[in-house]
Amino acid sequence: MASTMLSVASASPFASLSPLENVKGKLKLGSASLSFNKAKGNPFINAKSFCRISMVAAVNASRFESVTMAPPDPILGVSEAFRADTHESKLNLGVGAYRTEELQPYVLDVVKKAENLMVERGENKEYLPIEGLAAFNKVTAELLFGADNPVIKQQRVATVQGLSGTGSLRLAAALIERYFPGAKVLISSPTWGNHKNIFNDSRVPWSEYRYYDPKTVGLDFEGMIADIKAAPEGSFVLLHGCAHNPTGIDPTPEQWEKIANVIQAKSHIPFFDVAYQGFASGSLDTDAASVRLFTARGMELLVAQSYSKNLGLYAERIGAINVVCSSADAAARVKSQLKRLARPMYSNPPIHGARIVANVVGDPALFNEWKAEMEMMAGRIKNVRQKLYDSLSAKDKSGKDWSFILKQIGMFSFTGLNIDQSANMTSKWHVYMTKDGRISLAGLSLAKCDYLADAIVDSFHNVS
Ligand code: KET
Repeated sequence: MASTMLSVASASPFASLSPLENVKGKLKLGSASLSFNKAKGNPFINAKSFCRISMVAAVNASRFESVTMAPPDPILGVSEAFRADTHESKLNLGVGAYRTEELQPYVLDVVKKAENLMVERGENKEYLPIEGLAAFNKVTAELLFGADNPVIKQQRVATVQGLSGTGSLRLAAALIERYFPGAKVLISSPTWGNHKNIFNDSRVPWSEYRYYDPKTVGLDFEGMIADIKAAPEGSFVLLHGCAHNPTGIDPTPEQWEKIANVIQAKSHIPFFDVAYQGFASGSLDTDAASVRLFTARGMELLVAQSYSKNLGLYAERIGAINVVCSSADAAARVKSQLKRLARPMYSNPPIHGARIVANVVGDPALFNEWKAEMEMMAGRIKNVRQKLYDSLSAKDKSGKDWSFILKQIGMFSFTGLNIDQSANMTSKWHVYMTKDGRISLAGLSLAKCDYLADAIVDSFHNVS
């Protein structure tokens, strides 16, 4: 595509060739140039400098010729494809975003109340400190660890507000890259797709530990333990605090204890990704149990938090990175370095979501309302999960056991559909989902379960 360049530098040898009339869509520039010509009194131009302004029709070659087209994002790209589909039965089960039974986005009532409070108080929009809003950082650590946890009392947690879960993970990755050069991060196989991007872009080496066993459609616990044991001492072990994405399969409390044993024995550093606190079970405390178990053992660890799902603050980009250290002194130093990493990346975080969280979690009445709304959301997903299982069992005459769907928790169901079967779901049934066979139950309604079951049964049995 031809492009034009307005050159105000030294007079171009091609100035007299300015083929403005040949450049489609650039007539405005042309007429501006003409009016400059006439308007001797234009304060921005004088006769001497006028001849120095020239239109240069650029050659076709772009300076960005070597930039190749990036593939669509495996998760967010699904929403783009969904928007382009005009079929009336289309269903977006790609991204993990909560919808109402009418399949509409949902803004929590407590969020609206917190926002009203902010308007009433006439709060300003000054920059936050690099580490974020103090009231947010306080409540977010308390929500995660429990307000009376010794790590908080002893000031051993470095908490920095991040750009939601992703940005918080990214900040932690930058810390690892800078202070643990060469250290490896172990990630589960499979995991949330963006984990690999985050560590790749941060130049942190990673490898996978076994997690999902397709044969049992459950946890490959022995494989997981063996791989964590086999990793070089002092590796970081990325763990999903609850509601493992994409499988929906979590270790039992007994298995968590054994995982902690191995991690401790190998002097590894646990690194939790907590994107679904309160959203998996409906209880904030139950969903934080894994993190608290490791913390109670006196281990140093990292936790990235997100409020995208549990408070429905997806686009506010609000979350935090917490680093539990063995001393208050170490925590202060770690925090100072997290700030140093954040400053050139994005300077300081946005305030709106931080105030919402601080208002909701910090106010006993709003906090209780939030818990009720979260239970409602988690409950709707559980109902849909049950209904999908019922529909599949009723429609699939092959005798296949679909009960694994009931054992999974959180927003997703890992259907076991392979890449071709998942493609059939989209091309034939207009059901949008990720290629790994994951569907977001948060984007499903009771009314659509039968249709989805038809699509799954067809794809499973008729596509190999
Ligand atoms: N961790 C996990 C495990 C996760 O599933 C997500 C988001 C995030 C972190 C980050 O969310 P944030 O909005 O940055 O706080 N997962 C959904 C959305 C996405 O892919 O960005 C998803 O899996 O659909």
